[in-house]
Amino acid sequence: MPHSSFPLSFETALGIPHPNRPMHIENAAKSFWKDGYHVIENAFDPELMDRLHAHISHHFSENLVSVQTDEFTRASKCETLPWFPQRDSQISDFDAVDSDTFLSKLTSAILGADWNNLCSMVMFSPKGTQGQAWHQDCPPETPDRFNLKRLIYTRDIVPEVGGELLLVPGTHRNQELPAGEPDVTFPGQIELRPKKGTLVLLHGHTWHRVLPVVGGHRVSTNYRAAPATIEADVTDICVYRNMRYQFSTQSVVQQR
Ligand SMILES: O=C(O)CCC(=O)C(=O)O
Ligand SMILES: [Fe+2]
Repeated sequence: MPHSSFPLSFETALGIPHPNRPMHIENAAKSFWKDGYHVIENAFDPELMDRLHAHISHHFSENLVSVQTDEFTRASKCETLPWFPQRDSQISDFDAVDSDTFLSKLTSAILGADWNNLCSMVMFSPKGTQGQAWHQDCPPETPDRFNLKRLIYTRDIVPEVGGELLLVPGTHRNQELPAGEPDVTFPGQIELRPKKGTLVLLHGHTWHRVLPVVGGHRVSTNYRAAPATIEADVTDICVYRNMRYQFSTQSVVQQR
């Protein structure tokens, strides 16, 4: 069932006036730690989303090349193209999300005051690609070693396009994704269809998956973050149901 949450707008980098909402920040952080994710609709201004989406469309119209090996795509069933606009381009519009005070306060409420900002990553999935198989972004053995995904969506995720985000609430609590077939239905899994301007906070140990992209392309942008003590390459090894894969060496480090 698509998730629907209490719409919560907040002050954006565009300067739309808004009262500070410490109660909402506290409740959102509590909900995140209970379920391993939290959704806030209407988190970002539609005009900002349009500007970011135009940059993303322009970039990928000129750069449709996969950086992953075929072995990875075959074994992980993951087909998505990354772009790091804040690192690799001169475009300053992406900084607006980083300078949003509500997002910073919310991140501090979840991670503690000294969290690391790991620079944003756009993920682009062309029509006809498989999405992403069930995975955890990093190994769950050490509960405190995790990444925080702060995902924003510059276009609605709709069934006609595909790319719905599936996740299993509560699985961020030190549970390894069980080995097996990549595409299964888990008891308790939920389906999110984030809209333009929605923020999805997702714990890196929470089991999650992206459904195939069937019509048009799909875009999400992850303003990556992690607790202060955690190394920047925390997501180098990803846990899939059939393997653990290391991105830096482009190799399968464990068959499962
Ligand atoms: O694009 C999404 O909705 C989630 C992608 C994902 O699995 C991730 O960022 O780790
Ligand atoms: Fe992921």
